[in-house]
Amino acid sequence: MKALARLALAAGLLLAAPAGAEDGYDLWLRMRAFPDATVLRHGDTATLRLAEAELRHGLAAPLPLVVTTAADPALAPLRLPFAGLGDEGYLVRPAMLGGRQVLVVAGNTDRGTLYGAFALIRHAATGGDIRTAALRSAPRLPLRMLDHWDNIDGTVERGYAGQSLWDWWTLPDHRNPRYADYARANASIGINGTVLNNVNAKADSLTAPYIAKAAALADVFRPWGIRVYLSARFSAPIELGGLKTADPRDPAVAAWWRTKADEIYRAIPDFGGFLVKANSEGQPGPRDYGASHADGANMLAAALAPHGGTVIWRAFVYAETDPTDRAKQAYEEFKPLDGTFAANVLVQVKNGAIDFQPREPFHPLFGAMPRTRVMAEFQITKEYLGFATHLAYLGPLFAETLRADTGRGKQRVADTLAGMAGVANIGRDRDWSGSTFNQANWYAFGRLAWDPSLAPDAIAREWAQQTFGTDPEVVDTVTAMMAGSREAVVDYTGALGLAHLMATGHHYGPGPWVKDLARPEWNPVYYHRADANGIGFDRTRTGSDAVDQYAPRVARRFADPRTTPERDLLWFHHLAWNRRMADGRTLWEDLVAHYDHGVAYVDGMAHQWATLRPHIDAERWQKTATFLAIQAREARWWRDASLAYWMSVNHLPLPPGVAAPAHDLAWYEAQRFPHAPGNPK
Ligand code: BDP
Repeated sequence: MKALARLALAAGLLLAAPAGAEDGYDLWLRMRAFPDATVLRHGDTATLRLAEAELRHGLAAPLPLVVTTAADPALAPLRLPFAGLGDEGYLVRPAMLGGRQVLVVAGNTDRGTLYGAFALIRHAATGGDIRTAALRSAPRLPLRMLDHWDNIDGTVERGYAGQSLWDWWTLPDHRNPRYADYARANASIGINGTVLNNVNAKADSLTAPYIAKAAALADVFRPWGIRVYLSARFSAPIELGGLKTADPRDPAVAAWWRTKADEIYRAIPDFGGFLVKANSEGQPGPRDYGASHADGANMLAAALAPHGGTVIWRAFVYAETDPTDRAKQAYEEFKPLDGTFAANVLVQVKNGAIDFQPREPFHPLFGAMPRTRVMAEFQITKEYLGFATHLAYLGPLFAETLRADTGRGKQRVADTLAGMAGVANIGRDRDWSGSTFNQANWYAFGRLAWDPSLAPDAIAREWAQQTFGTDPEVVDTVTAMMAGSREAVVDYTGALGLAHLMATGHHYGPGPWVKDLARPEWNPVYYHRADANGIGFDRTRTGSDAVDQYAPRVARRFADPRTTPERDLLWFHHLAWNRRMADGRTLWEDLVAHYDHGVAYVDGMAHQWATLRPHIDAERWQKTATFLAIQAREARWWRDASLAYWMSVNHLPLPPGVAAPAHDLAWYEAQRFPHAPGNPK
């Protein structure tokens, strides 16, 4: 610990607290300043005052810092390159001002300045020299949002970090100081919007008392550059307004929403807008009336437009009445609507075509709606990746989608986006996200939304340095653990393009055998289609033909198992168990090897973490060590249960030397978890 503190001091920083007193609350913002940092603020807005305070408390500056904006006349002679930075970009530059050497931190707006302050703190906390800091950056995506699946009863759908952070009961009177800490953490990584309530929305969120509560949160978040959004229940005009219909083409319905929007904007002048889950998993929507998704979205958009608000309309739709391959349904529904959405509508598309699985090929809608503003939606909370207890760094998952070649010109998925939303992993736990390493997923999401071209490994490194200090042994070990951790989850839950193999409802643990649920596409057997001969979902022309939803260049690659990346193989193809893979093994042998690799990786992480015990504060070390032990147990469970099931289908022996499952299939099938967290009731 002494060495750590010395290193931190050398970098001009002091660690927040002695070893043992860490509980993760401080996230990646754990630095405290020496008392004599000089910060000169030019201008007086709430946001500039926050930027000043961050720099005063965030780093020991060896020279005065000037916190200002581009319009500051004092900057004029410096001719700083503000052009192209937009409303949110920043620059940090050493300069001579008023006869002395200073460091200027400024944006075109005070929000840019605040981001610049956090960038400088990050620069210092990751070993950068403050004296020569020359930073300049603007966000690539205008909308960088968290979607909270928080219910007004305090539970969080798919939340594994405790109750909702929003105490709806004591709002709007009590503004828990934690709300500002939440906003600060988000501002530090560039998040600029937050949807407060679950997409499976209750109409009550749109009543006057709840608007007042949302307004109180908006007041807290505003100086941090964060706008508040609400999930809107499409049938609210019926439930709250007493109308007989919610048909978007009915003038009374449109009028109800206009009045509602006016009411919201009186309370929250910079309200961001509505997020809508319509005609999906039982939610009401325009299709109930034979109207299209565009009809619904545009009607709401018209209500928000006079106030500058936005409708974020989700493309996560699939219908029990539709026998089409579920992976095709969103594209079929939305692609024909391209060009028909109002200017203030964004269509929000999940990263893959099914549902936030540990791995999915990128969604075919990315790049396919050139006349529509599209946002990507990722899940930061690990519903399908082991809940809060498994260590799975999602930077590589996010980046894999963002970097995918759409096959349309030179466009990668990131190039087609107007924004990114992440389903939050935040709750009332002291460490916010249920574990220290889950914080990295919140962090990586924000950093990638700011700049989708950042390398996930580099993000992991800067996160580790800010979270644990700059001791190279700690940083190297932590980043090595993180690097392959998501791939390990893929391996022990089902590799080679398999997906949706989890147990029913709570989605905790394996359930590849499940085949008795009401809707075909709720059953894992629908997805893996394993039988004695082979496994996988044929999505080529001989099957569901989902491949043809991709641009021709990509479709051709996915249509042929020889050119499909092995990691996506069984997503697109039904193949024989004895098919030869690139490494010469059979598909079955390869699948088994992936399970074993996943388990071994987790054991490796536990070992690596054990070596760090002397270097990490006791509380965070112990919790992570315990969680890794849980993960090791559950990775084996996934492996064993899955192998037992596959063997019951293919009747193949395990390759020589491979350990048999600990129990028989019936034992795995009999496991029940009625109280698993995050499961909507
Ligand atoms: C699924 C979740 C469900 C969500 C749904 C959605 O299991 O709780 O409501 O996504 O995104 O993955 O709407």
